[in-house]
Amino acid sequence: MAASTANVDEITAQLEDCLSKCGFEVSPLKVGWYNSLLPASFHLAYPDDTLAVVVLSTPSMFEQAFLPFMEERGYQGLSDPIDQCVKHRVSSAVSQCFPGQEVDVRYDYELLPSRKPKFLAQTAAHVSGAAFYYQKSDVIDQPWDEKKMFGVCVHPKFGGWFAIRALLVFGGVPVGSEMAQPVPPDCVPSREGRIQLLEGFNFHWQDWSYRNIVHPVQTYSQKQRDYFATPPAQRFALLKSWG
Ligand code: GSH
Repeated sequence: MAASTANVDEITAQLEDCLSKCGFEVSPLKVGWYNSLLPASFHLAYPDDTLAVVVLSTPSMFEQAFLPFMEERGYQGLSDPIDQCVKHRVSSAVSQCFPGQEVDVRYDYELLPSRKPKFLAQTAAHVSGAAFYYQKSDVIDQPWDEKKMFGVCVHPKFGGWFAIRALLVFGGVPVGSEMAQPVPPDCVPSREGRIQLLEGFNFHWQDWSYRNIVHPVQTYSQKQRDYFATPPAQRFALLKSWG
């Protein structure tokens, strides 16, 4: 029997309850919405009506989850601390909310043996309605000829000040047809705005200006900006200097 959308709401609310206080946001989607936009080699091997949930980190993740995580560990040199923190919070939430249930948790930093990412984060965010994925093909009369332009997601509240961290796939949870596919807010509707966004992201991503393409309700704190602007090998020294 297909689960109703009420179950989707319940699953989403349970996750939100655990994760929102740590600065994460969750959005449900159907695997079929995701697979329909991608070539077969990127498909998730689940039926179309399978429930998945995409997890984003918002600006407050750094202060609400990451700094406490590092403090608990005495700012000791563990490798990939951001990834480890996300994994810790998300996997704890999944086992707390759904004990004994098999959930396929895929992180943005994980690769398959084929070296392909375990999921395409921007596509997942787009089909869930969480953030609009702007690509070269979204610009009419493209000014870039054959040049490769990477696409970028824009969140309606946080602009570019967020990151897509994980996809949870609920293998045993078929979703009823009443779950309607949301359209992500098109926060950069004009051709000029989209050109500015894609050029900012592709040519000057280090100045982070593309993140302010919409007026964000919250951005990364100065500490968080300093942290991400520091090369990973020097980040522990920075954390300790705040200590
Ligand atoms: N793998 C390292 C770690 O786990 O500490 C580096 C993590 C890292 O710097 N990730 C970047 C990030 O979270 C790329 S996803 N940036 C936040 C942003 O760009 O908004």
